[in-house]
Parts: sequence; C-alpha cells; structure tokens
Amino acid sequence: MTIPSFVIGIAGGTGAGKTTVARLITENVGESVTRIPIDNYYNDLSHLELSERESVNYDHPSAFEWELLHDQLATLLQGQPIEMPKYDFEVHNRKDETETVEPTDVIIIEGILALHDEEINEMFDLRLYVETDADVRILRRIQRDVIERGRDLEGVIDQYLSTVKPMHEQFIEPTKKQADLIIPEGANSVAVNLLEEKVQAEVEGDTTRDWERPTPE
Ligand code: UZR
Ligand code: MG
Repeated sequence: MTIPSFVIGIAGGTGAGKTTVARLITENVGESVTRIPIDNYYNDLSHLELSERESVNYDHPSAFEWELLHDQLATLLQGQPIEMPKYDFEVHNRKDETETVEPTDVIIIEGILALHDEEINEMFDLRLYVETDADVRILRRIQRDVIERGRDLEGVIDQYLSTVKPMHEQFIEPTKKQADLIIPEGANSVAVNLLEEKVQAEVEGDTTRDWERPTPE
C-alpha cells in the first residue's frame, strides 16, 4: 500500500498552462505520479437536457462536486484506491464509466479552481498558481476550442466574455493568495526545473515533509 507523500495543487486561469506545468514537473518521475484534473469533478448533469447543459456556467465554483473531490482525495491519502469520475466535454456531462486510481507517491490536483476549497487546500503539501496574461490565455483557448475541439469562434468569444472572464476575476484570480508559489507563464523553465527537482526528491523520500507549510495564524 502506498501512502502519498507529496500532494500538489495547481490552479490558474483557462489556457494558463496548468496541464503543461503538471506534465513537465513530473515527466521524469515515472509511474509514481497521479494527475487528477478537477474537470472530472464537474457535477453530474444527467438530469438536464443537452441545451440546458450548454448554458451552465462551468467557470463558477458551484459547477463542481467539491465534496466528492475532497472525499476521494482523503481516500487516496489513506492509501486506498478511488473510482474517479470522468468527464465528457462534447456533451458537457459526466461519463458513465469511472477510472480506478491507485494512490501513488505524488498526486497532482489540477484545475482552474484547484485552490478554491479551503479544506482541500489544507490537504496539499504545495500549492501552485500558474499566472499567464489574459491575452495569451484567450488565444490558447481559441486554439484549443476552435481548432482542436471544432467549436465556432463566435461561441468561444461569447462564452469568454459572459462567463470565463468574469468568473476568472471573481473566483480564480483571488485564489492566487492561497498559493505557496506563483509561476509566471506555464513554460518558465527555471521554475519548472526547480519544481521537478523538488518532486524528484520527494519521491526518493529524502526531504519528505521538509516543505510543509507553516500553519496559518
Ligand atoms: P481548462 N468547460 C467547457 O467549455 N465545457 C464544459 O462542459 C466544461 C468546462 C470549460 C470551462 C472552463 N468553461 O473555462 C474550462 N467554460 O473548461 C476549464 N465556459 O478547463 O483549465 O483546461 O481551461
Ligand atoms: Mg488544462
């Protein structure tokens, strides 16, 4: 049984480069890393029609099932496996199947609101916020949604202005204050290399818990 020794939360706006940071800081660590995208914890919306699901505000904290994420993270921290939900962006809904996730040395919880929930924040050993300019982020979002996911440009722009941007300012940006470290631009190689070394050391077990945050007063 593996009890995870290092849990990292990675937050930041859409298109900030969270997934890239998560990948880069763990790519040489191998099998002992589990990456959990918080997108998988969007509420189950099976009771709604597709047209209703399309109009949900997916950038608001209420779109996520925080309790399930909290409970499953606690389960992993006790060394037990979880049945992680999976999310289908095409139909804006949770999939029927789940994925069995075994506890590993390093766990990364990644998502726009990864640093939103107070209790979940306390479970992290390291809290990162990836900060990237809004113009770069919207360009990447267009690239992903229009070019890779086949959505129409007008829809992406409307969604950005009506929900993505205001929710970013209201809920995501303020979580920067919860971060231990703010990483300017996702692919910042100095930050990535330092973090990669840190993760590696944690996995090898020589500095476990050195990094533990002081309890906030
Ligand atoms: P990242 N999102 C969708 O576009 N459709 C869904 O069904 C669920 C989520 C978007 C969400 C958010 N918002 O901006 C983004 N909207 O996924 C978060 N609108 O994912 O961090 O990878 O950009
Ligand atoms: Mg991502």
